[in-house]
This record gives sequence, C-alpha cells and structure tokens, in this order.
Amino acid sequence: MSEDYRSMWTDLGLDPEAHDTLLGVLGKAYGDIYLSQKDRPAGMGYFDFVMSEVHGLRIRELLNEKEAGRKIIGSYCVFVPEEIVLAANATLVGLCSGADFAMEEVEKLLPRNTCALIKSSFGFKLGKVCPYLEISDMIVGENTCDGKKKAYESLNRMVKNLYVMDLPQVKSPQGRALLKTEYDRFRSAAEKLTGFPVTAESLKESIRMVNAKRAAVHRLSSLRKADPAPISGLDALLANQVFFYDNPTRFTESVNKICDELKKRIEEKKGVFPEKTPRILLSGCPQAVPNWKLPFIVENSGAVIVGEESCVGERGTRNLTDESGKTVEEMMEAIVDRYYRVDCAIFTPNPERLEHIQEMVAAYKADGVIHYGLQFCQPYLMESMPVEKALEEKNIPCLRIETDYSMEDVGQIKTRVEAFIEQIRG
Ligand code: BJ8
Repeated sequence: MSEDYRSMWTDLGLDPEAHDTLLGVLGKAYGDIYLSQKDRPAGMGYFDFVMSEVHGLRIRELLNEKEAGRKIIGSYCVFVPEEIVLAANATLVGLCSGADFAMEEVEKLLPRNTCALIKSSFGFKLGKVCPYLEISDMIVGENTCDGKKKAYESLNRMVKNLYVMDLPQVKSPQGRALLKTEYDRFRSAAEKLTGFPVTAESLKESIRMVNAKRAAVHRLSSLRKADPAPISGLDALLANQVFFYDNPTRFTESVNKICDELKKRIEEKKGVFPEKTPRILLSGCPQAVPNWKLPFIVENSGAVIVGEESCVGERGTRNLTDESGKTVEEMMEAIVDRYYRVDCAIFTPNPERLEHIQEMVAAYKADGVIHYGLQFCQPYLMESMPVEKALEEKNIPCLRIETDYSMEDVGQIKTRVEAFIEQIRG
C-alpha cells in the first residue's frame, strides 16, 4: 500500500494494523474466489480494479467530492432512496457488513444470537476498518427487522451522525402514507445536511441517473437467461455489490460494456459453464462484500447461479421509478411507489416475494432454488419454510441453507449443495 493511502486511512481514524489485516483477508479471498475463475468476461477487469481500489482510489474520489463541498450519506438498506440523496447534491454509499470483524468487541454490545450482517456493521465500526463509515456525513439506519431497529440504538452511541428512518411493516394505505412521510422527512434532512434544496430539475436528473444504473443491471440479468450462461453468478453478484459503492454513471457504463460482450458470447454460444449445467436461483438475505461463500460453493459444485432474489440483486434493483413527473411532489410520489414494491421479508404478509421467486425461476429457467438465510435472521428464516413448501408443491426443488460468515461450515454446506445438484440432475 502506498504511503499516500496509509496516511489517508490514518486521517480518517482507521486503525492501520487492523485495516491492513482486513485488506489482506479481502485480497486473499478475492484472489482465491474471483481471480481463479476461468473464461471471465474481459469487462470484469473493471470490477477487479474497483475491488482492488475499494479502500483506495474510491475513497480518494469521495474525499475529493467532500473537499468540493458535497456530502456523503451511508446506508445499510435498499430502502434509502438514492434519487433523493443525489438530488440533494450528496453521494450515497453502501456501508460494509459482509465479514466478521472485531467479534469479541461486538459481542459486548450485541447478543451472540444477532445476525452476521448486523454484527459485521458493528465490527467494522468498533474495529476502525471501514473508511466509508468514517467518511459519511450522515449514516442512515432504518426500522426494518427488530435486530436492526434495536442495534441502531447502540450504534447511535458510537457515531455522531445517525439518522433513523421509520419504515412500514404492512403494505396498506397507512403503510404507504408512512413511507411518504418518512421520505419527505428524509428529503428535508438531506437538504439541511447539504444546504441544497431538491428541485424538480435535480430530482428528475437523479431519477434518470438511478434508473439508468438499474436498467444496466436489468440488461445484465436478462443476458443470464441464456444457456450456456455467459457469466458466472459470482461475477454477476460482484456487479450487484459494486452497485452500492461506485460512481453511478461510471457503473452504468461499465455494466453496459459487459453486456455488449455477453451479447457476443451468447451469439457465439460461448459460456462460462457447459450447456445444460444445472441452473440455480439464489434467494434470501443480502450478500454484501466480501460474502461470497455460498455462490463460491455452488459454482464449484457443478452448478451455475443464474439470478439472485436478494437486495444485492433483483429485489433491490428490479423496479424503475416513473420518470414522467413534473413537480417535486409528483416525483416524490413516484419514488414512494417504486420503493413500496420492494418485497423485503420484514413485511407481513409478504406474498409478493414468493410470486417474484416463482417468476424468476421461470424467467431464468432455473432448475432449483437455494434459499440463503443468515443464522438468527427471523424474517428470512421464517419465510424460507413456506417458500420451500410452495416451490416443492410446484415441483421446483428447493434447498434451505442457514449459515453465517464463518468458514467452519463450508464442508458441510458443500456436501448438501452437491447432493442437491445431484437431485436436480437426476
Ligand atoms: S430491504 S433485506 S437491505 S432490511 S439479515 S439485518 S433482515 S436479521 S438485511 Fe435488508 Fe433492507 Fe430488507 Fe433488503 Fe435483519 Fe435479516 Fe439481519 Fe437483514
């Protein structure tokens, strides 16, 4: 690491030794999992570069933005509308929550039976290893699952700039009204933070920019319908993960470039796995960087992942925001309509999610579904049982995996995944 980066991290209050350890682990995992894949699209080189600079150049860019007067807003959930953040002249970044860190310290503040994602977000703060968190002028927490809700009370004692957004738990007229009230309140908070009022022009432009980013991801998803699959699930997941960190316009261009390449591959019948490789849909909890454990196991057990029903995947990106509004109020309504359709398991009841899983199975010609639940995640683990039952009634094989971020269960999961793929083949 260059001295320049090292002093940047120290200035941000990161612990240089702990940070080096984290980057070492991240780099090794990336090398073992990503760089060892065969026949990757050349366009993935961009994402390899982004990952190698995720704590380097990207942080430098964000610091430059801050120097120029722009604010950075960090978020843990896809319910935080990037459209509003951009329209208020701020940049939205996803906050790290995909690896175990400083667990001893974390378990002094959170019960052991808290999901790995929440523990990870605390570990990155307590271990002083996340530049995105330290750079953020506002950190948005949201009242989604009970674990997050209560954890934010503790996080509030560790950071100065936590903003908590209330969210509905039921899809009803009252639920939608709450979302609208909360998005209006968030818009005011973002405006106050940046000193920039959201205007019809700025909101229109930000809706267009975020829609373009999502449309590029839709294009990528759609190309994964081909057999042989032109891109691995691991690489597609990486693009979905980088969605939360990168400059929006550059991200859109980079994904579209990969899509052009994949289109050619499909015309030439070139794939990353042979034709008729069993096709798997992953469904469940979000997989944040560097949580690549399950996709790595699946794609090294003779199957290919063709879609992610997840917030780091299609649940997070599938709907666009209507661009036709003319006033701020009309566009705010369109934003509420768009986010209100996100079918997170925190909603009760949540029939849309099961419908979406079934739609995805058909669209991506998946041979089976692997439901990914993080240990102690009540909403997704509870939903996994009716999901499995409903899929099996339709003769769609389903395997429920419950795990955390440790590597201790890799062998056991691999055995179960291999048996599942054999069952599909049979
Ligand atoms: S919209 S999925 S990003 S809340 S894994 S912390 S649910 S106990 S992450 Fe999520 Fe927003 Fe919903 Fe998506 Fe709780 Fe479960 Fe942990 Fe979770």
